[in-house]
Amino acid sequence: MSIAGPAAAALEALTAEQITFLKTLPKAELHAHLNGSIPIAVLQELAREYLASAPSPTSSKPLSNDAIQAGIDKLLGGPAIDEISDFFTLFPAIYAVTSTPSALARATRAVLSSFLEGECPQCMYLELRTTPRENQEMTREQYLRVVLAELHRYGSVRQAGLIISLDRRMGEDVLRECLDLAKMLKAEGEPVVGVDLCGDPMAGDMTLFQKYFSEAKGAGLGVTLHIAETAKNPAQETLQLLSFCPDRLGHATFLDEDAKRVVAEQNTCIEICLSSNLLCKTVSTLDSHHIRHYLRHRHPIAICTDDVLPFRTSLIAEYALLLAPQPWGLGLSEAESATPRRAEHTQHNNVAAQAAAITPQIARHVQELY
Ligand code: 6MZ
Repeated sequence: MSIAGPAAAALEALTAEQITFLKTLPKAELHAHLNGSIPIAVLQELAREYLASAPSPTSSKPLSNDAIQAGIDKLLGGPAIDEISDFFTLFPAIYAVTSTPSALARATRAVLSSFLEGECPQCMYLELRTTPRENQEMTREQYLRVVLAELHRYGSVRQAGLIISLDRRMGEDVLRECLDLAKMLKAEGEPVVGVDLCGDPMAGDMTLFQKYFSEAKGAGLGVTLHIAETAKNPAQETLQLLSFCPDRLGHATFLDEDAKRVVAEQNTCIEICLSSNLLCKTVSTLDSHHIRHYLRHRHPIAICTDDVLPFRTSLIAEYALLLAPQPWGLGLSEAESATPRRAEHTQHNNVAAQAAAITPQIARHVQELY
């Protein structure tokens, strides 16, 4: 996809040697939302077909053609997000054009291909996450089976797993259904590696979610939680989410000292999404990004894209934000990029292990480059 955003500037600021290094570095993508990662050309194609199609006798179109056109135009216009709540308004148009099994399959195939295929794949290991949706065309189970069928096409060549996202706006009946599906599909041997908490960071009562995440852990599923993504998330809620003993955390931007202590003690891997945080304006500059804290403390991190579509990025471009000199990137110094502690791991789907396996390599190469 075309890149235009902070990541694009960082890529441009790299030397040819650094770009070669990043291309050949084995990378894992651990935090990518399916519907936020559709290549723009594929989304446009799906939108054109949606606009040209007539409503079927059994189902009406989820959004009017005008609303779709406006939504796609907004996405094409590039990242113009005033605050994080704006970001979530981008999804109704995307959801409408991926609302049939065939459109969802095409979108999934394109996302997997953009991460895993080609001469220079973005990553060697991908955990794609998605929120099961139900509509007139498919049940949540069918939704997940469509996505998994596409994952199977890649399973033997490269590793790809699925994380089932639980949206903060879900009620208990939907949470129950999603969790039962996650457990059932895992028991069937499907590559369902975990469950996630996502969605508008200000929505929902996290007390409701506790039992579902604890049940997920009991069933051997990994748990990753979007946490403290905005300054408005109460400290109490953050501690409550940490009490779920997550394996990984998404963003973890606004942790207070108590929360930082718990995260350090539990050695929980942090999924870092630099462009996402800059463009959603939860972090004002790269220099003030919390990645600095984790690098300083040699804490396990994973560099991730979040949503390449609205954030105009790629996995390589997110790594470029680490290596590029300031002000385009973090311009990591040797001290800051010193080898982090390796997280102990036994399973391939232990996320911290994936992250920790990668960061030392960056550190070594950064030392060679500077
Ligand atoms: C919280 C996010 C997110 O699940 O339909 N999502 N939730 N914070 C973020 N960072 C800015 N980025 C994406 O993918 C889209 C859904 O992922 C969640 C939102 O709930 C969004 O609707 P799926 O494949």
